Amino acid sequence: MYTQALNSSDGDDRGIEDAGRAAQFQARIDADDRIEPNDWMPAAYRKTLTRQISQHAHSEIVGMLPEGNWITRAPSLRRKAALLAKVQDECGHGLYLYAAAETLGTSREELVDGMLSGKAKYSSIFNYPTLTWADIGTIGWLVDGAAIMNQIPLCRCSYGPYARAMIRVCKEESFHQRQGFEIMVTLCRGTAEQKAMAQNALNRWWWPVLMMFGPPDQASQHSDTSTKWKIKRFSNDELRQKFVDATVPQAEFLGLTIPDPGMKQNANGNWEYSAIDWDEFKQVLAGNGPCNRDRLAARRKAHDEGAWVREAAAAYAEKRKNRQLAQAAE
Ligand code: FAQ
Repeated sequence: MYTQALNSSDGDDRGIEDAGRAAQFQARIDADDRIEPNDWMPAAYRKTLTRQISQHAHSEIVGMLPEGNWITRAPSLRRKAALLAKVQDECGHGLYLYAAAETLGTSREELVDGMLSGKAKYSSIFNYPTLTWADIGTIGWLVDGAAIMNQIPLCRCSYGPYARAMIRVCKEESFHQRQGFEIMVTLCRGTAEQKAMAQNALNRWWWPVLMMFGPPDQASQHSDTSTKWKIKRFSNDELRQKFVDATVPQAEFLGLTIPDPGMKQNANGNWEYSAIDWDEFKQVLAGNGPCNRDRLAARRKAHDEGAWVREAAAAYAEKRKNRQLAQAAE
């Protein structure tokens, strides 16, 4: 729907690549100008942003599933209300992000089809199961914590609609992180069994959370161009390190042990972590993680069951348009 408000690329020269325009575009980026939907942009900039923003949107939508599983089993009304609000927020983030991606000229239907057909990626982290209530605390603490670390710099991304969407998303993620940490504090101050449950959840989520930041810098195929275009302000490894350094004292506060016996603090104060199992990451990206098939099946079912809503909305929009046309003609 947002694409309707944009200039059409038919008959204009937005698609034509030339060195002069590319140099002007890069000069705008270097001057920290914001690029807006109707501005000229290189096709590769449009493509990489459509890829990243839509993957981000898919992650928010698929990310509702692991936590959604626990809404009916939340241990109190207060926890249930907070979890409901959080999962609803993730849905809202997905919708702002699809709207931002649409401003680049791809329709929402195409974007969603990319995810449902398995062509487009979503974050690896949402292919892991939520086995206990402590997983809900751990997701808020670590997954939202990692998301904030990655997304705060995106508030300064060169593409205006994405950067603006990120401001609100980050504010909400910050509430999510706190609700997760508060669950962890409660469990860690509870019975020995509750604390063991918290430790077990940390043990299972720690390494997959580190993988959320993407492959190591030398294997990151998009980093160079995304950095040149100020989509990325920090590399995957830089953000991963910032996250580890911020999280170690939080684990200490909780009295939990990070499941990495080889971890040590270096002279600069940074926590050096052991080697990440990148084969596991590749397997998850290839569709072979513990929950990949379930997640896609759940999304496809929801999409099919929602067809009548889309049809009703389209019929209503058509009726409204015809009524407005008739009124204008009177
Ligand atoms: N999972 O060259 P790079 C959240 C892919 S939102 C799956 O380094 P790039 C909120 C990458 O796409 C979480 N795929 O790529 C929440 C590329 O493949 P492609 C999502 C991954 O783009 C909390 C290939 O590997 N956040 O958690 C992953 O420069 C709780 C090579 O990688 C965002 O999307 C991965 N972890 O850097 C919701 C943030 N990592 O596309 C519910 C925005 C890499 O060529 C509950 N995105 N790949 O087929 C970004 O910042 C970047 O896209 C990175 C990857 C940093 C994720």
